[in-house]
Amino acid sequence: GGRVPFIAGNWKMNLDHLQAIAFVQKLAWSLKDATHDYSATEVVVFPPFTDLRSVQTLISADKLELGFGAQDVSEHESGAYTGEISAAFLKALETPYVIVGHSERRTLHHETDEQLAAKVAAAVKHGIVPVICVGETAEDLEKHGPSAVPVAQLRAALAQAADAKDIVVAYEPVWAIGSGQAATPEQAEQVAAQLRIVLSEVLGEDVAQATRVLYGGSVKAANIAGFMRQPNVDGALVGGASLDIAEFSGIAQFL
Ligand code: G2H
Repeated sequence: GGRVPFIAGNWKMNLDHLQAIAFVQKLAWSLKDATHDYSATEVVVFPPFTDLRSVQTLISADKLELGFGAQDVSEHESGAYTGEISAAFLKALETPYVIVGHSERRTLHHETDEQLAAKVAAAVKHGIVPVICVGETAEDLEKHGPSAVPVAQLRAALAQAADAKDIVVAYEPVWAIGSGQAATPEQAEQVAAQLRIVLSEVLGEDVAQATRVLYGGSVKAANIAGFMRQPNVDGALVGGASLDIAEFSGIAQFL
């Protein structure tokens, strides 16, 4: 209770910086036109790195009721890391949030739990809120049951950040991502409750109670309400459906 709902749109590798400006403008209009009261909901977009400057400028110049974040960050402070983007660079763009540990990074880019822990630490050090993604594969689910793998991933992610006060956690079962087959609200709640226990053990009860735990994986306007009714689910990380303005603003209304 008392946590501000968090609706996040992970654009993945879609929309260049010109498309991003048009999209964010239209999204802001769509949210403004809606009858839903957004004053108590955070709606945050996660564009590619090359869009961040345009999106940041547009949101601040037009005072849009939208947040933004990056999709990844380097675990290193600076130096000879060709192609990487540091937490300091994101901070210089006043980036409030960064996704870390998305399953596509873990699978396609072989990111380890150790790298994730270093990324979380880098974000926290620079005052950027990490959106820490955890989730099990279908094989993990079969072998270890519903929450063992996400719980272990969250513990590992927090290994260098025991002093973190402001984080977001996203539970994204890999079998539900981009598959059209979302978890049930009950499945999401069961894991979210276990993740909150980990937060309490590692970061303390106050931080655990204040932390938004999101569900992600094939969220749509048609299935968001069931997730939002769960006591431990505080929002959604949306991929495919975040690229459709009507669909995404429908999700942000979640009623
Ligand atoms: C999971 C999710 C957003 P989708 O990757 O992070 O994507 O909503 O397309 O399943």
